Amino acid sequence: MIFLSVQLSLSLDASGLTLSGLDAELLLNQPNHAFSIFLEGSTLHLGQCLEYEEEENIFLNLKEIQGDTALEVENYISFDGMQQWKLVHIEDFSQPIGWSDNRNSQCGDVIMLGGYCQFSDYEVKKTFENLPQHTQVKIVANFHFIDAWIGETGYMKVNIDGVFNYVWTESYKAGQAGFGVNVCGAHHPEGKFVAPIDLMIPHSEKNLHVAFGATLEEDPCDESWGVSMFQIFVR
Ligand SMILES: [Ca+2]
Ligand SMILES: [Ca+2]
Repeated sequence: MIFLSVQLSLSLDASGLTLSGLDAELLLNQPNHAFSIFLEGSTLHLGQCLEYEEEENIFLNLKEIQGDTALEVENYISFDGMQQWKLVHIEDFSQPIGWSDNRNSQCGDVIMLGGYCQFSDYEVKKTFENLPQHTQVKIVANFHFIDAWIGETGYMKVNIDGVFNYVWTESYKAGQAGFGVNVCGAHHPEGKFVAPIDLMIPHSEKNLHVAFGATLEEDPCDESWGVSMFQIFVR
């Protein structure tokens, strides 16, 4: 194992971006290791030219980064040996694309795929291709129950080993709401306007197939659902 501790700071002023505190000699004198730290525009690149054996690790101690910069990491970040989640996809559904039905709607400030008068007895799917190499997937999203649900179930399915499996379900009865708040759609109150999905699954395939649906059976202007802020993490 090679241990490199590099302390550097990046500052932005009238003369441009400057790096300081960088022990360049230590870095450049490592034989067979073309280690680089360089600036491109306002982006700081670290270890762009690394050619290390797999079992070797590099530890970078970034003391300070200032200015309008982004730290780009091509692979994963680990803290104390724990590989961290990497956000690889996020959708706010302001302009849905690639779903089997790309209709969207808005309730208050929430923009969602589907929603009032749109999704009822229905399933929408999308395939996310070429995910980075991984062994686990985390899906984070909001599922919205709108109007006159009477105990039906909303669900999410993921394709694992070629088969769509239910990985998340939740049911809702509008009667539970009592003195409810009408947030969205028709006059029925939304007792569970947002059901958060935060789900981890073992998964290593390159492509991820996701489906959302519900066991509703009536008019989407009477009972409906939507999904907002969809995110995929891998590690
Ligand atoms: Ca309503
Ligand atoms: Ca129904």
